[in-house]
Amino acid sequence: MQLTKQHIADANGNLKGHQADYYYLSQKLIDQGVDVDALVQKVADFQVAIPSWALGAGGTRFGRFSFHGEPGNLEQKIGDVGILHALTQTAGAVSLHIPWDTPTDYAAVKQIADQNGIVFDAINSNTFQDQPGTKHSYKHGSLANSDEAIRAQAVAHNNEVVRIGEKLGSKTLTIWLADGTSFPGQRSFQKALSQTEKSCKEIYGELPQDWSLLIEYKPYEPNFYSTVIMDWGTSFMLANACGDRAYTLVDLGHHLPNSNIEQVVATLMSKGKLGGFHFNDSKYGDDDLTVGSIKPYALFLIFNELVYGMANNPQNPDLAWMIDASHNIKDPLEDLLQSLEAIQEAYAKALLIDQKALEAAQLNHDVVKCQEILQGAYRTDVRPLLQKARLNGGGALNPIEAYRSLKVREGLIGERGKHTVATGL
Ligand code: PSV
Ligand code: MN
Ligand code: MN
Repeated sequence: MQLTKQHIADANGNLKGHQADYYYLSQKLIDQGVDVDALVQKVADFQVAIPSWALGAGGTRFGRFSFHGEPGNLEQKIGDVGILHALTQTAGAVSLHIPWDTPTDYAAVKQIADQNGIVFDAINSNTFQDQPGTKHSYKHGSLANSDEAIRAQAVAHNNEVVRIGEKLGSKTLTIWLADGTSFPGQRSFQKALSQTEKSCKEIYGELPQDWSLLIEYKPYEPNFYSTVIMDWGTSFMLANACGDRAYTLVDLGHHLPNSNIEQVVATLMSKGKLGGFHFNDSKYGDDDLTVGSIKPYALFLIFNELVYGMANNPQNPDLAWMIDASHNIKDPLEDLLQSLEAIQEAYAKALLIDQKALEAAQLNHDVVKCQEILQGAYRTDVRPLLQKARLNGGGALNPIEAYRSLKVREGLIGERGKHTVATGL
């Protein structure tokens, strides 16, 4: 099912209400000295990769309730990302997970991606599951394993993922390791870390010159006592040990409760080492909930640091933006539409922060004014700006309403059938 601009224009219907809202807001912002056209363009330029594994209903370890019409192969997954992109104009990339998404026909996969305006962003390896046909098990670790042959197999898998990514035009490898321990004393922390460093360096050494490596961290799960790459500091250390094109990746769900993620972002960007981002939201742990559904103000504060870093840290590379979510009870595509909107909303609000006024207030130690500036931006309803950015690109005024009125899920069920299972978490 491919959505055309005409489908979407029909679903949009009358734009008068939007035009009035946009006019009112833009006049207010212009009076405050905001370059509204530039801001709308920045929002329109912000592209977020959709993870291939988030297009089906992943469920939880207690059960999985299908959403029907889920994509059964890579081509269909890219088709789903195309639907999201057509509606939002902000999901122009996909992030694949190998071996779940290993293409069988590269030309066909690339053609579908082209037709949908989708590029291949960071590609992910998987050494947290044993795959059919592999000699060794990752039960006791992969890149950190004490057994050299197992580490070599995990390194070879990462090299293979890069070769697959090269054929698709990807330029980034993301490593997330499940390696760790569930019980005290199970493994030497120091040996596990140094073996991980050695493995990462081997992978980095095989990367093509125009590729970068992103190293994700996570404090626990699936191991519950320790994780080898437990926090941003460990990831940062490993990235430094690898070299200039290795960076830390921040996944919002991979922090202990109440961590100050915006400070982590600021610290990494100041050192030029923040390479990628996984958006989601959480109440307790790595819940992988809809972006902005639990802590939208925290997301805004994180975007404040991202916007500051993008403007002031030329030493930091362009970031690989991605959603990393899982769906239990919502239609995955509707959930992703909500996440995309939440990301753009937080970004647009952060762009509204008057950085000069904030700096002046900071230098004056005017704590109240600092808070007023941040919260003034946060409390602005920026949705007409997001609508404008979407409409300029031929997207939907309201993506979820359009998705429903165009009966997209019903169309997908018609094409793919009811009893479908997508691969992924
Ligand atoms: C692990 O929790 C994680 O967030 C990593 O980003 C993985 O790449 C992703 O899930 C799916 O495997
Ligand atoms: Mn992640
Ligand atoms: Mn995660």
